[in-house]
Amino acid sequence: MQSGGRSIVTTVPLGDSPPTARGTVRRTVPRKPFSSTQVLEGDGMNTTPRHTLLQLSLFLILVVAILSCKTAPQTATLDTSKITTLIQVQSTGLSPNNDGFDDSIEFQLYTERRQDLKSWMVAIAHTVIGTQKVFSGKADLPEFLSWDGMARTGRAPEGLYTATMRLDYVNGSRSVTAKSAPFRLDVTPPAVRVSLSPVPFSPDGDGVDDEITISLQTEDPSGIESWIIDILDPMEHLFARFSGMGSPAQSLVWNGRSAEGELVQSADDYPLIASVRDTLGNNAEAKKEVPVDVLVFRDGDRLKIVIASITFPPYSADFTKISADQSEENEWILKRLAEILKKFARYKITIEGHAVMVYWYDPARGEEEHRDVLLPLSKARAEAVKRALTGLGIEQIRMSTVGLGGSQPIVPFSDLENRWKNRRVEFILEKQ
Ligand SMILES: [Ca+2]
Ligand SMILES: [Ca+2]
Repeated sequence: MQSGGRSIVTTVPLGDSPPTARGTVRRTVPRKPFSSTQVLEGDGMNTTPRHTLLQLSLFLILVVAILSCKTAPQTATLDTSKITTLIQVQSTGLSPNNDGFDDSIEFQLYTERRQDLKSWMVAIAHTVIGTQKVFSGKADLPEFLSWDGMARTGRAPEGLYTATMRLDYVNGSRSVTAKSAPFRLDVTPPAVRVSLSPVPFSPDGDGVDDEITISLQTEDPSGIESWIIDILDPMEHLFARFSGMGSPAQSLVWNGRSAEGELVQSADDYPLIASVRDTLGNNAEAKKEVPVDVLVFRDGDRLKIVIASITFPPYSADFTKISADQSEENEWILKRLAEILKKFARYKITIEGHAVMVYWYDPARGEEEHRDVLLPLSKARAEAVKRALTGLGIEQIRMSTVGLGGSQPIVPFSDLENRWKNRRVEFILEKQ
């Protein structure tokens, strides 16, 4: 304690408030309801009654101050309305099906004020059904929280969700809450439907059905991330591919050619697979066959039809020794072929049989194979086709046959993946 001038400066151990500036006796109590400032003034005279009064005052202040230190925490409140809090969802949703894509969802939790935090809680609620999962803890609010889509009784239902964070503070007059943006739980693949028109299509450049329209309809509440349409050749090798991000255009038009410019084979089916993925990694597939008509190519005055899809048993021209499915397929092709040949009634038809050489790597043996096996075999097959067409109403007199064996391959016999295209029947149409 120090005296001098007009004021007395005093320090009183009062909570954690530091002594104030000299010149006045200033008691600042930071907490309500003792936040008033009291100033005591004197004239510096040391008279007894005044001195006693001053001592008494100081004593009272001391008592009040000590009491205030003890009682203040029980009545003081934290103004929680001014605390900024945030729960931020880190993606658009989750698909908890253990496929490695979006199987859980993360939230970032934030509060401006970490001190005085008593407890926290995050409730994840389906917008229709209600709360499915609750996370909670004490003072230590995690920065991130991950939900695997599980509720108490198994996987939570699909649908739209929000997460609500609630924070309770020591001395908080009320709790603080924050709500996330909506997000979706979705484990259902997109609905996919493919339709084709015209069927069959006929890309032979005559202006009739030369292109096919492929319509891909998709639907998914999470939105479509990407799509792929693969068209395979009859041996199931990739022939053509279309793909894109987002929802596909309603339809696309295909001219029947591969990326390398190769045209589809006449009278054959090309498997089509449409794969569609939603934004949460759920995949769906739809399959369809792209049937190709008997194609007729004009070459000057001549017309040419090439068919590699008539099935014969190995080393045989006997149609009857194949499966029921193959027989049915052959029947369709031959019927369609007869229909077309009838349209060109004034043309004579040369039916050429072509075969696949197996010993292509050994010229001497290949030559022997061609002469002794493939020539008679391809001739016999051309004859079998002629008989079938006769049965379907084509006049026998218009048709002649020839066996060409392995003499005119379309692709090298060494191309094992594609050499099947050499096993074919060609129809050369010339005006009579
Ligand atoms: Ca998933
Ligand atoms: Ca979905």
